[in-house]
Amino acid sequence: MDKSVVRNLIVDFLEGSGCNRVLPEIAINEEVAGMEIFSPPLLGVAGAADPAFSGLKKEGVVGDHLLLPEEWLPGARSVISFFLPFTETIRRANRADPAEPSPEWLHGRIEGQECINRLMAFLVSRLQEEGEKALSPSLDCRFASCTGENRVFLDEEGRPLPVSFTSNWSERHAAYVCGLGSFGLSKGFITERGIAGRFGSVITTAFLEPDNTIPSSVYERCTLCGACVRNCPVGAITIEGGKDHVRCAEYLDIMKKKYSPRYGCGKCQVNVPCEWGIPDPAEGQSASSAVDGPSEMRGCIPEK
Ligand code: B12
Ligand code: SF4
Ligand code: SF4
Repeated sequence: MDKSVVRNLIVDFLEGSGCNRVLPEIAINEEVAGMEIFSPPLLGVAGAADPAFSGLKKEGVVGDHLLLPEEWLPGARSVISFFLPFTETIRRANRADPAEPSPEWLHGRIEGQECINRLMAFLVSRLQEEGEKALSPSLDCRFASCTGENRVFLDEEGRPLPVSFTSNWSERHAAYVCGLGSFGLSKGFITERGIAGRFGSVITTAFLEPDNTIPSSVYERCTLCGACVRNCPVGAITIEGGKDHVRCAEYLDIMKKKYSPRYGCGKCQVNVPCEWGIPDPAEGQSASSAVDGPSEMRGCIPEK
C-alpha cells in the first residue's frame, strides 16, 4: 500500500461513510443538520524507527511516558499521520462569536472526533485485510492522557511523574515527525492547510515510503503575530509566556457545563493568519521578534 492509496481510502471514507456529516437527529439546530465537518486530508508518513520518535521521549518534549511506535506495535515499520481541516462552514461560524463555540464547532469537536475514530478503525481494518498488523494508539486500550493533575503516568515505584496536560501518544508530535508542519504559540499545530482541524494516526507493519521532512525548528511556521493572543477569551495565551493550559482547560470545562455533552472553544484557531495555511512572516506584528517570544520559542521566529 502506498500513501496515495491511503489518501484515497480516507477521501472515500469521508464521502461514503456518512460520519463526515452531522445527522439531522442529533443536530444542535436545523441549520447544522447535514453539515459537512472535514475537508480533504493532508497525510504524512514516517518510518516507525525514525530517530525523531525517540527524541520525543526527552523531558520537556513529551517525556518518557510517550510510547514509541515499536512499543505500541512490535514490528512496526510505518507511521501515518493525517490532518483533517474543518470546512469553511465550521470555521466561519466559529469566527462569528468571539467568546463561545458555535454549534458548528461543537459538532466538529465531538462528532468530528467520532468520525476520526471510525476512520482510524477503518484504516486499521484495511491494512489487516492486506495481512499487515496495524493499530491507532488513540483507539488502543493502553492510550492515556491527562489534563491537570497527573494520576495516570507513574514511575517505577508507582509515584506520579511530574507531568500534566499530556498523553502517551501525542497526535501533534506524531504529525511533527511525519513532516506535517510545526507548532504555534497557541500550541496548536500549523499544517500547510492551517491549524483549524483535527489529527489522527495509524501505526502499521506495512512499509510505506517515508516522505517526512522535519522542520528545522519546532515553531518554524509561527510568526508570533499575536492574533491567537487577542482571540483567546480568557487570556490563556501571551507572547511572553506562551499558552497556559490550566486557563484553557478551565474555560473548556465551563463550556462543557453549558453545552454538555459537547464542548470546545478553538478561538485561537480561527481568525488567525495560520487558520488556513502557513502564515506569511510579513504579516507578523511588531511584537514578533526573537527576543519577545516565550523562552522556548526564542531563536525559532522566522525572518520578516
Ligand atoms: C491534553 C490535550 C489538551 C489539553 C492540553 C493541550 C496541549 N497542548 O497539550 C487541553 C485540555 C488544554 C486541550 C485544549 C485544546 N485542544 Co487538545 N488535546 C489534548 C490531547 C488529548 C493530548 C495532548 C498531548 O499529548 N500533549 C503533549 C504535550 C507534551 O504537548 P505540548 O506541551 O503542547 O508540547 C510542547 C513541547 O513538546 C514543546 N517542545 C519543547 N521542545 C521540543 C522539541 C521537539 C523536537 C518538539 C517536537 C517539541 C518540543 O513543543 C510543544 C508545543 O509547545 C490531544 C490529543 C492527542 N492524543 O494528541 C488533543 C489536541 C492537542 N487538542 C486539540 C484541540 C483542537 C484542542 C482545542 C482547540 C479544543 C477544541 N477542540 O475546541 C483546545 C486548544 C488547544 C491549544 N490551544 O493547544 C487537537 C489539536 C489540533 C491542532 N491543530 O493542533 C488535538 C491534537 C486533538 C486532535 N485529535 O486533533 N487539549
Ligand atoms: S495566530 Fe500567529 S502567533 Fe498564534 S499560532 Fe498562529 S501564527 Fe503563531
Ligand atoms: S487557548 Fe483555549 S481558551 Fe484560549 S482560545 Fe484557544 S481553545 Fe480557547
